[in-house]
Amino acid sequence: MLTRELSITILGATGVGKTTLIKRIKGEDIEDISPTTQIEVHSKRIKLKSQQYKSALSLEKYRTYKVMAVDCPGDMSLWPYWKKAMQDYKTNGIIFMIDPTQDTKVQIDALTQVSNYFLMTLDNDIVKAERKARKAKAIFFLVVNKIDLLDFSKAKADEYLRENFKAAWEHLKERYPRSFHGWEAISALKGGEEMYDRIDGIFETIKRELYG
Ligand SMILES: Nc1nc2c(ncn2[C@@H]2O[C@H](COP(=O)(O)OP(=O)(O)O)[C@@H](O)[C@H]2O)c(=O)[nH]1
Ligand SMILES: [Mg+2]
Repeated sequence: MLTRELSITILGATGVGKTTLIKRIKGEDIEDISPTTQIEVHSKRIKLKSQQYKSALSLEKYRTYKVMAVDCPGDMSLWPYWKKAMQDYKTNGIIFMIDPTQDTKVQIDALTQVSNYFLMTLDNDIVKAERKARKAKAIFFLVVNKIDLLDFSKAKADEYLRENFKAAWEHLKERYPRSFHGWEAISALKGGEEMYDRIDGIFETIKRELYG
């Protein structure tokens, strides 16, 4: 098969930049984006940067990756949609987006809910679900967005994560020990080539987790 799918669900509080990231991936105008009020599914065929370097004899060089991105509303009253999104679209990975300039507590709660909702998709019985969680091979990506507001410093984003999200993140890792846990710092809005490379890197990682 020359086309492979990489599907992701993008979650996070309102205004963190989920829709902006999707528009960026799709190469669409990111000037005025209105708030997302329902689950939206976007799809785009992309080539990963690493494919350029493959030998002409390699099938990988000619593949297309079809990114399917599920965009969810961030408003707290609409968080139950997240569970629905995870249930309806069994995507390959969950990208949880964080805005370091917004209220932190709400965002920590949101991440905790992501963990809880995902658990509920595994089994209706909570004990069984916890057991399944220990074996689940999911992909959880924390993405700190708006690092243009942190002087484009990945170190600052790292510090911010450690100070605020450590407990929630550790809890997620303990609950889903066989899953992949990664993080990246980006600016969906600003920054040139390097930001594209980082976004590309997120998909590259997901691809590697899925297809080796
Ligand atoms: N400074 C800065 N602003 C951003 C960035 N990404 C998104 N925004 C702004 O944050 C606001 C909310 O973005 P949006 O994509 O609608 O957030 P969503 O609610 O998570 O979908 C918009 O005004 C965006 O222009 C970023 O990387 N840096
Ligand atoms: Mg949105």
